[in-house]
Amino acid sequence: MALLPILEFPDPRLRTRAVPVTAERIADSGFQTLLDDMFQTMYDAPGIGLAASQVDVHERFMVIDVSEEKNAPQVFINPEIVAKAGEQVYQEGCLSVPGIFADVTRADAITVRFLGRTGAAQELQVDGLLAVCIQHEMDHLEGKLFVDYLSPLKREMVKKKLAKAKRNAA
Ligand code: K1U
Ligand code: ZN
Repeated sequence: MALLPILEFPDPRLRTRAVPVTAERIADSGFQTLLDDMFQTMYDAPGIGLAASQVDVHERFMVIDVSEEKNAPQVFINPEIVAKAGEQVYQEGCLSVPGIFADVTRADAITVRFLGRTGAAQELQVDGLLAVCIQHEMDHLEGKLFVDYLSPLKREMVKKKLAKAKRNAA
């Protein structure tokens, strides 16, 4: 397994809209290795989710594990939200926007249709943190970041803060 580099805001590649994953791709052993590498990268970060877009793979899938024990890995391929209800506000973070946290309002409960790791069709009704995380990762697949929900002024401040952190790290 391998740790993959994670793209960071404002890298323009994070703005790419991902394309659907084909059945042939799911059957490919390289795709299954990529999923393992994404889980390892997510756990190492540490994070609770990782979209393929964040590792410069512009296909519609993501890995998630919101369990405390980090023993409940979930793969979502070609996810679609088919129902939404209510609202919740959660202070989100993002591995592509390190060190920044902000309140984002999203649906409280969602029904998501997707293919699992082996390509089997599934449908789940979820709420709470898992619902937040799925919506956050699906935004990545559209080229959207949680900082896009902030005002332009706050987004500019985030950009400057990250640029300064990068300069200081160099
Ligand atoms: O997509 C990502 O960048 C991953 C992101 C997912 C996410 C977090 C919070 C709300 C919505 C989506 C993260 O995992 S950021 C790190 C994080 O939240 C976390 C890390 C360790 C333990 C618990 C949470
Ligand atoms: Zn993110």
